[in-house]
Parts: sequence; structure tokens; C-alpha cells
Amino acid sequence: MNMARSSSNSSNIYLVAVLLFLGNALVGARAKNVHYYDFVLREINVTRNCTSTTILVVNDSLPGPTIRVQKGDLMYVEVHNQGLYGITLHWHGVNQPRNPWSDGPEYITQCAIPPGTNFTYEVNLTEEEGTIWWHAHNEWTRSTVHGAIVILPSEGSSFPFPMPDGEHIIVLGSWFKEGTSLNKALEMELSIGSTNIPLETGFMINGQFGDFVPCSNETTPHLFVDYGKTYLFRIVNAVVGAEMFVSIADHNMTLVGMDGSYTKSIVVSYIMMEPGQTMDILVTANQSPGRYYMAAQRFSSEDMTITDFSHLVSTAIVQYKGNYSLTTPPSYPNDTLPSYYDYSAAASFAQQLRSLATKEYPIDVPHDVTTRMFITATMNYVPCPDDSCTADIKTSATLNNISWREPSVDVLQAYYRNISGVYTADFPDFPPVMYDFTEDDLPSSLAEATIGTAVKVLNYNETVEIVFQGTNLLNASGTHPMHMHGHSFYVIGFGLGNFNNETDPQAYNLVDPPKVSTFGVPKRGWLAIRFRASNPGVWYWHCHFDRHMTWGMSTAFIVKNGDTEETSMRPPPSYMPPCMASTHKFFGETDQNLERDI
Ligand SMILES: [Cu+2]
Repeated sequence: MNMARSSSNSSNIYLVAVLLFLGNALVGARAKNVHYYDFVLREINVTRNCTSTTILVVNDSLPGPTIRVQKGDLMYVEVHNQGLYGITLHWHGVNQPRNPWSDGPEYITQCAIPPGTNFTYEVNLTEEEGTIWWHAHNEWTRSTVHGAIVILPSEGSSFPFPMPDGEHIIVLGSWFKEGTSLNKALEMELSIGSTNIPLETGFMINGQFGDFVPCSNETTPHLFVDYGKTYLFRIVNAVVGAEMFVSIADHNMTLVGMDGSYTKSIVVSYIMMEPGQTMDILVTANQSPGRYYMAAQRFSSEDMTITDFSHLVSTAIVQYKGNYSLTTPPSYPNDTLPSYYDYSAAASFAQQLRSLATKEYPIDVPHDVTTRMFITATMNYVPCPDDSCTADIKTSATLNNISWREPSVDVLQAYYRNISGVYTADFPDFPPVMYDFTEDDLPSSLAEATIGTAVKVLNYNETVEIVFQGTNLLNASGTHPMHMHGHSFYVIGFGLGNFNNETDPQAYNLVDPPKVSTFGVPKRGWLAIRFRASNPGVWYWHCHFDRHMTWGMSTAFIVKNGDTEETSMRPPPSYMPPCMASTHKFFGETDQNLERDI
């Protein structure tokens, strides 16, 4: 991969590491490895599916460079924005202890890095081990600005499974015909209240469509394997707006990790990944030497009448090395790749997920809950504020009936510097109205949302249980992959229908629930999670379908400081990008007057 500079092995750097971390109780006597990376963002011309367009990428590659580090390492990533618009980067699945300043979501922890300037992220890895990823976190820039992060076991320890013979990194991505005009097209549709916002025109594996798309078979990714060997496939779902099924012809997949934590092994013939999730999968090359398709296609949890999504199947070829006849086409996973609307296939996969939860890899599920929240995740509408819209209402999406409005100054800065009028600290613990959430044909009056920048404030170390309730408002139910920044969480239960607070908790898994940073609220169902608010700072949480996030299905936690320095947020770095209008906006500077509004 194209990494401009990495000096992790230099002895000077080691010395710096020793000096930096001497006396840091968290790492004990062992110094951290420190890595430095340069990420140069610029627009390049690419051709896919017989057409050329311009896209913004890191270090001239799609997907961007893979970062390869060990558990507990520290890395500095200097971002050089040589593109036309402001950008931010996020380290997805990294808890960023005490350091929200490097977390990245625009208007939550920073403002955009202006074109022509640099900004350095400091990323401290602590608990994470396995595969996670990085991506842009302003508007939909992440569609082409993303890459994998491989976190190997720390020195002296190893995987909780036999050492694989090799590794392949698989990044699933989206293709938009708009290229670098994607955000502009998005803003135009949002400004007029249109639901017709951009849709992926295809999905890709490692930046390529594969054999079933015109002009693509020359560049189909090949994943070479030796007969009899076992490979660790590190799979990232970097797709912008879709859940994905992945299967390999004639080969089982053994899931061993997810979102930077190990899982109990499960042997499956396909996986289903929410956008934002990462999975570590062992694949043994135990079939007749030949070529086998790995195929990825969309799973749609929306109504089956919604068909206007890309049905393209993206492929890579798992190819055995050696001398054998290549005359037959690769085998295709006809029997194992579920179809677009196979809800039960998606659900049965998710139901098998468990944390490894051994003595060596313990889990820490909170048992005594101090903060309980019940949060509806729904599609809504808001009245059109003026005559800019094409209808009387605008589509929106909400948590507890509030559609997130981006402030003009990031919440973190407002919190740290006591700037009033940027956000309100009153995100509610319950929806304003209780109703039969998952019924058909609910009254549309229930779907009228409010708009605000309301955050939830938590005391340090509170133990939080959140039940997310999906609804069928506007007959627009579907999965919502909820992603939390700053903390991983335990998935203690999920199910269909309305959450029952007497019977459903009896079936909670408090023994080995999966520890993740993104998990789907089932269509017309509920998701229960727990975590300890042990990371002081400001942390975004949102649906990882970018169209829902853009429509407002998001909010933020403020986790207050504890009593000591070690339990308090770090001060900001000496430079943060300035919050100024028009670093990236093309249309509708709607939040210019926000401070006066509140
Ligand atoms: Cu959603």
C-alpha cells in the first residue's frame, strides 16, 4: 500500500516513545511503539464501469492506505488537505481515551481541515485488537476516503486462534456516479427537502467492481492462496448506505473477531455486515485447486417495494496457486449468498455473535445500571421552514423525535470553552410519546419531528443501558446500524416488535455479549446495549447509513470528567482547525444564524 512515510521501527522514535510514556501507569514498564503517517488528500481521475470521474482519495489510492500496528501503539497521522473542500478524519472503533480532540466528526469534535492546510491526529490504541478502520467524517466524503487499520497482538502475545498462514484485507466500498460532486449533489437535494438524495450506483471490493460489471474484469481483485493453508480475511464494510452479504463459493468462513474485539468462533457460509462493521474471518483453502468467487451484494431491510438500489454484485477471485487448468470460470456462491431481501438470513447471522469472553480476553458488562435510556430511531418529517422546498415537508430522521442540527461550532469546543447557544444539554431519556411503535399505518402526525442540537450529559463512570426501538412510522421501517464514538458497547439483546421492559430483559445475554462499536437496530424491532461511560469527552453516536445521519438520526454524549487528571479529558492540542463558514458548504448555509436562534 501507498504509505508516504512510516518510521515506526526507528530507534530514535523508540527513544521518543520511552521518554513520552515513562511513568505512564497505563502501559506499565513497556514503551509503546510510535508510528507516524502522512495522509495526502487529493483528487484523482479514475475509470470504473466504463466511465471516468474525479474522486478524493488518500495517497492516490482507493481504498486508502492500510495502517498496520500493534495493540497499545500510538500513532500520529498528519493530514495534508490538498483537495478543494474541508475534510475531517475519524478512527472508527478506536476509543480515543480522554482525547476526543482527535476523534474527527465534523461539528462534534472539530471543524473541517481547510483546503491547503494540515492537521495531525493523535490516535492512542489501548483495548482494540483485530481489524478496525479509518474514514472521513464530514458529509459523505468517506465514500472514497477510507482504509483499514490492522491491530496485531502486542509483543509477546498472539492470536486466540492458530496463527494464520497469511492474510487478505478486503474493503467493501460504494461507488457514486457524482464523484467529487457527491456532497454538492447531496446538499442541493437536502436544501429543497427532496428524498431523492444520491444513491450508490454500485459496490466494490478493494476499489473494484469485479467480473460482472462492464469494463471491470481486467481489474478484478485476486486473493491468492496455497492449498491447505488458512488465511485471515480482514473485512471492512466501508459502504456508505447498505448492509452487505458476503460469501465465498464452496468455502466456509470462520468468524473470530469483530469491531476490534475477538469473538467466539462461528462457522458460517456467509456473513452480513452493517455499514461501519469490521470482521475477522478465517478461510482455509481446502477445496480443489481452482478459482472461487468471493461475492458481496446488498441486503435491504427496507420494504420489498423499494427496489431502486444497486443490485450489482461485486466480486473478487480466491485463486489457488499452482499448476492446474484455468479453463473453467470461477465457481460462484449460488447456494450460500443470500438474496437482497433475505431478512431471516441476516437475523440468523447476527444472533450467533458472541464475545470470546475467556480469562485471557475478559469482558466487563455492567450489571448495575445507573442510567437507562429508551430511544426511538425513526424516519420522520419536519415542516418546510420557507419556500425553498419542493413540498410542504422535508424528510428527516430522528432519535427520540429530535432531528440533529449541525451547529456552526463543534460541540466539543463549545463544551470545553463554555460557549453558550451551540447545543442544549437536554436530550431526553424517552421519546415524547409512547405508541405502538412497530404497527402498520401509524398516524403520520406522530412522525412530525423537532429539530435541535440536544446532547445527553453523563457523569464519569455511569453505567448506561440504552434500548433503541425501531419504528414503522411512515411505513418506512428498516435496520439502523447505530455507531458509538469513544466507547465500544455490549449487545445484550435484540428482537422483533416493541421492547417489553419486563420480559425482554430476562433474556439478556450478560455472559458473552458481543463487544462492538456498530450494531443494527432490527427492522421493526429493538436493540439493547450497555456500556460504562469511562471516557470523558464529547462522543457522537449516529446511524451509520449516511442518508439517515444526514437527515438527523444522531446526537452526542458528553461524558463529564472524573475527580482526577487521569479520569479527565485532556486539554486541546495547540492547533485545531478554525470553525469558519464555507470550508465545505456549497448551498444553504442554514446554520449561520444558529447562535442567534437559540
Ligand atoms: Cu438509520
